[in-house]
Amino acid sequence: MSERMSVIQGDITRVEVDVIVNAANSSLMGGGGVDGAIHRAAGPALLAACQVIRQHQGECAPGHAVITEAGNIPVKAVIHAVGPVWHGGEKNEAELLEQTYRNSLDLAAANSYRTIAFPAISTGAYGYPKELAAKIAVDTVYRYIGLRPLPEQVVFVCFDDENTHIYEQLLAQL
Ligand code: AR6
Repeated sequence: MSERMSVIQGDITRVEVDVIVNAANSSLMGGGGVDGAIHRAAGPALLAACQVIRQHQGECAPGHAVITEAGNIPVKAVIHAVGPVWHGGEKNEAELLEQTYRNSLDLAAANSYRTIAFPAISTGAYGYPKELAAKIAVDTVYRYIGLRPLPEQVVFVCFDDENTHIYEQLLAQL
């Protein structure tokens, strides 16, 4: 198990890290699931910050991520990452999910953030099979931090028992 990676079960808006990742959609205008929870906890400043990015850059394609302030959430920033919708596995979903994690880690490192928390991107409304998504998340983060000093700590925040169990198993095998 890498000492720089851990899993906890709970609500990502309550985790003490420098930056949390949101499982956003391409509109960046909020939604349900973890996106809804983050926008509720952050308050209207988060949506306003997303709207500014939207006006400048347009939509955020799957695999990509943007960074904003965190409003009322006591972290330094929120990274809005757009994972792929699961279409059965033949639509480049694995590569896109890997890219989603890599681009989020790049944004954290570029801003000198030391600690980052990820939800299980794409495993809710977007339907990505949890086991497959977790393997990509863990492998991608493991390879990334193995080559770089930042981020120092990566926390996988699982909401449901199934994801928590899957992540615990995968981290134990590293
Ligand atoms: N903290 C941590 N994880 C959470 C929380 C929370 N507060 N709430 C839910 N999860 P989803 P997606 C878990 O659907 O599949 C949104 O409407 C949840 O159990 O939030 O990437 C967006 O606007 C699941 O394991 O994101 C997009 O339209 C994981 O977060 C779309 O859903 C991801 O589930 C994105 O779908």
